[in-house]
Amino acid sequence: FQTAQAAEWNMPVPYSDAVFHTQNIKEFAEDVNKATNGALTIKVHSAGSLIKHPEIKNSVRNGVVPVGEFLLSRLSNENPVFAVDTLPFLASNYDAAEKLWKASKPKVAELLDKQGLMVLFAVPWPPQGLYTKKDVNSLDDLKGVSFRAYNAGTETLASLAGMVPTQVESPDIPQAFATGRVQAMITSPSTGVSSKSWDFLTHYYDTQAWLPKNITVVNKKAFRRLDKSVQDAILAAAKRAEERGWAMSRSETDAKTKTLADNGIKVAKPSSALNDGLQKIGKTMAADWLEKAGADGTAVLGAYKN
Ligand code: PCA
Repeated sequence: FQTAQAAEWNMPVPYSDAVFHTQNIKEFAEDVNKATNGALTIKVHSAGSLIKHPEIKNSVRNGVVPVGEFLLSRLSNENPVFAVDTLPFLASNYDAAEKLWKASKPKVAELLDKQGLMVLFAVPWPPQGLYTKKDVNSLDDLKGVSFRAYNAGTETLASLAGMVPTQVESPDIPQAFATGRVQAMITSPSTGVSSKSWDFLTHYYDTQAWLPKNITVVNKKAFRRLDKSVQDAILAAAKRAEERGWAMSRSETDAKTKTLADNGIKVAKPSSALNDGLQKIGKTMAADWLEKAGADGTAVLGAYKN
């Protein structure tokens, strides 16, 4: 490998061009390109067009691509610590989410390091709310509803609420609703807007349940092959991307909630009965998580609560 030659890196990401995460990553790529005077060009492939979401992490691990982004909690089958940011109501605003990321990052980075991966940055989605096609006053109204899940946590939550979960990648949401495969989902105002949810549903309950993060990782071997100056440029751009991404996410929350309402979706706070029901599910999931996550989980929660 000639590190002195201009290199091009392909970077798969799961979400579409309309999503702020993708826009942030395109700016990251642009920053690297500029800072290295074109010595490294990162080409972003959005919406799972190069590699499908479930394959992105292992593709970076195996060196099929040098860098990529994915939803961190998708790795919960490898270690529950990866999914601490999807426990309902553990950290449901930005300040708490930031604390939780600080508390969990060392363990997340260590686990990924063992797979030859280095964390570049992580950025949260806005707080997660419930989208439906009818009034929902309590969990009773959700019984038997088919539910779009995006990770194991949302699948568990749906089952505990008596719903019937199906995994659907976010670019496929409109199709899944249009064909009647699903009738409800929990996701951010951002995803509600990028999928034009007003075309196929009517209600948004602002439950502020958790802030799941996307993470961008690089293959360590590919990184080491770069000149030191290029490595430094990537790390500096990654630091900026993390700060910019969190700021974008914060300002998205209100703006995109308003867009939902402007397009005719009934935006409401959850009733106390609905909130109580979801809180109860959150407690069940947290207890189950702690049992599975063992000493690592206890350590992460301890660091978070301090
Ligand atoms: N959007 C992604 C994950 C969480 C979110 O807000 C999705 O719905 O797939």
